[in-house]
Amino acid sequence: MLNILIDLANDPAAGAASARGVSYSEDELRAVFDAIDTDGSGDIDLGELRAAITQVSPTADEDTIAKMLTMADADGSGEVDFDEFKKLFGVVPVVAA
Ligand SMILES: [Ca+2]
Ligand SMILES: [Ca+2]
Repeated sequence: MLNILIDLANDPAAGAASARGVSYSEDELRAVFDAIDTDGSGDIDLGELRAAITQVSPTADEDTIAKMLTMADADGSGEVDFDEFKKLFGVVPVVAA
């Protein structure tokens, strides 16, 4: 599941996976989120993100990882909650027009 992160690590500027025509289900993202949130706090902090990214992309540097966290952390709390995580991957609820 962490391969979703490879997309992001390889192209952090793109951010939203949807921009590349890729979409993930909420269940998929939940599984990834839980895998990253190793202490089960409900938020991904920098250390957890770093551990996850370096697992799938050992060449990712600290700068990139910090950028990813900043990009995802919409409310500036220093951690990424699941809502922020979903937005990062461009998951937008499908709403009937
Ligand atoms: Ca956590
Ligand atoms: Ca946050």
